[in-house]
Amino acid sequence: MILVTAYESPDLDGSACAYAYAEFLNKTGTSAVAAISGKMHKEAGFVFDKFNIPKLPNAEDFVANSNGIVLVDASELLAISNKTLPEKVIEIIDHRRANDAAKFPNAKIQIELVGSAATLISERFYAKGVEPSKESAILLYSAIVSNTINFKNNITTNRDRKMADYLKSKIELPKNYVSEMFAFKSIINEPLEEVFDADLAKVRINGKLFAILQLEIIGVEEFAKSNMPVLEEIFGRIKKKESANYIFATLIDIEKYFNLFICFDAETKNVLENALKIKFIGNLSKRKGILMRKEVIPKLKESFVG
Ligand SMILES: [Mn+2]
Repeated sequence: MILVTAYESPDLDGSACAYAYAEFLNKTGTSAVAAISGKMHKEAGFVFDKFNIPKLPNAEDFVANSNGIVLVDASELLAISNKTLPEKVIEIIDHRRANDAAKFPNAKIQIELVGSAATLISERFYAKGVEPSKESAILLYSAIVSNTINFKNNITTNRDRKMADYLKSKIELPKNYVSEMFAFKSIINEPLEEVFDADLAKVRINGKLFAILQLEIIGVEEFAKSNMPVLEEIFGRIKKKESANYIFATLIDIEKYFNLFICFDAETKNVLENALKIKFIGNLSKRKGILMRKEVIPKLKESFVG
């Protein structure tokens, strides 16, 4: 039995890829199970719930008995569960430029810089003429839309558009489905620290640990305006807990297409201003157009000398 899993506490892309790739393997003669570590992101939960798709079980229940692990939408050591031993990973399908592919000695690796890992999984079905279930088609389609911010960000490619069209032809979605999905993930009822904790990216560059928080929501400026004091406290706590050297948040407005970077210390601001060619005014820096976190990280790696 092969375990297909994503990074810890996966987003919609990771969850969709795990679900659909396990299905692809089963349909092509390899026994596989999809499971996740941590808690699925809110947006993923929305899609699973809306279409009554059974939730993915806990990966830890399968790690010991699996004959191999496939990582989808994941290729960074710091992002995967510590139960996922790199030697056990037999395949990686991912789409991030900054990755640890070299640290998985037994893995067959496909890393291609498309907008969504779901595109790479969809292409497997498409190329082999394997019919995805309705559930897989919905999940993969939704993941492509989400990861590309409805085809508006710079990481979107024609391959993403082509696979989205292929999947869309197989399913019927409610009217305004995408707006509903984006609106749902923009309503934050949970304590903010939990939200950021669940989607924290940790990256080590020249020996220094960066903690990068991210939100993709409608109404970023309103959010920032009403939460700055709380955010400063949360940043302090997360920085301490993770022993991070640098911490900042990148907030993407998925309706107005800009980033708002939030940062409270002069050192991190300085690093960001150099790496991203931005300017902070107080603790905020607004940048037109969308810069995804997976685009920010390589820019930091290029410019940060420690
Ligand atoms: Mn992804």
